[in-house]
Amino acid sequence: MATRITPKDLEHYHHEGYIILRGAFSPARVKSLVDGVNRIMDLALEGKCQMGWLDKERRLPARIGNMLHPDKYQPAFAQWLDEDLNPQIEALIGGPARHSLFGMLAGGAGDPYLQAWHRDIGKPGAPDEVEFLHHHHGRFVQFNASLVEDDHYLNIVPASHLRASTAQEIAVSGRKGFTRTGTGPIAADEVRAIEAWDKEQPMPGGMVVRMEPGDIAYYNANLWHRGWNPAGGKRWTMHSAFWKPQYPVMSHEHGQREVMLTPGHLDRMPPVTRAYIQRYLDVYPEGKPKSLLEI
Ligand SMILES: O=C(O)CCC(=O)C(=O)O
Repeated sequence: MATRITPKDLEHYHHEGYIILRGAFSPARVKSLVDGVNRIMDLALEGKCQMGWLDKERRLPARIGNMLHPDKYQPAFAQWLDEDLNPQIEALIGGPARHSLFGMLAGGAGDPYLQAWHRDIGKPGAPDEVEFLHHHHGRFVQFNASLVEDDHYLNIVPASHLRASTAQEIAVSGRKGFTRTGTGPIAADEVRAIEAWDKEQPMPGGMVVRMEPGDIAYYNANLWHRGWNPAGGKRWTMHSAFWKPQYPVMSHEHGQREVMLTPGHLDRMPPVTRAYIQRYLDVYPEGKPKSLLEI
């Protein structure tokens, strides 16, 4: 059985804005997820689904989104959500949750990935920043869970999720990021310049999240954070987000209704995953979706 969230974990999560559970999933579970990703690559190579590649010949995928959609769906993903993730997610957001995003961050082939430091929904420097951060805390949760060794690509500033941004944080975050998509020339000079900048003026309090297969980091995506893989090391990190069910589907997660309602798709899901998707469908807006900043 997967690791359960303890009251101490919960306290840490609320206070620090993140919690890392080590060895949370069995080797068999991790293998089933890796097999699932490999199956998606097989399907893509057979022309049965679309995905991006960092290097197709070497089977190095680019970031994969929408892994619960019919073309990429693998029973292993849903079994993981049903059996292992659900109790953890429910503990962290205090009750049932709904689907938002479900995918995998990927790196490899020496392709640099250097995100700028950011808060996902924050308004750094705004007069109502603190109020805004408190308004969102506990409504949603995000995770990174490694499937391959030596995952050290997520950087965070612990305990930055509920306080005003400092002038230094705002200055550091203003630096340009750089993410490769697997196409186009590698801007080596640009990468070197960004790395040099980063070493000269690091983010105060920045921490590298180190994980091995079976580990998971849950975090409030309003923590200052970034993905940082300048050398383009191999990375397969499951990356998903969930919301409390009463929050209507927003613009960044919109557009999944029709595909989720593909005949037979919901019927093949185990009950908990199906309920996560159903709760997403239940709060799907008929008109224009609101943005994260509007809810
Ligand atoms: O690469 C990561 O781990 C962070 C990803 C992230 O912050 C994002 O997609 O917004």
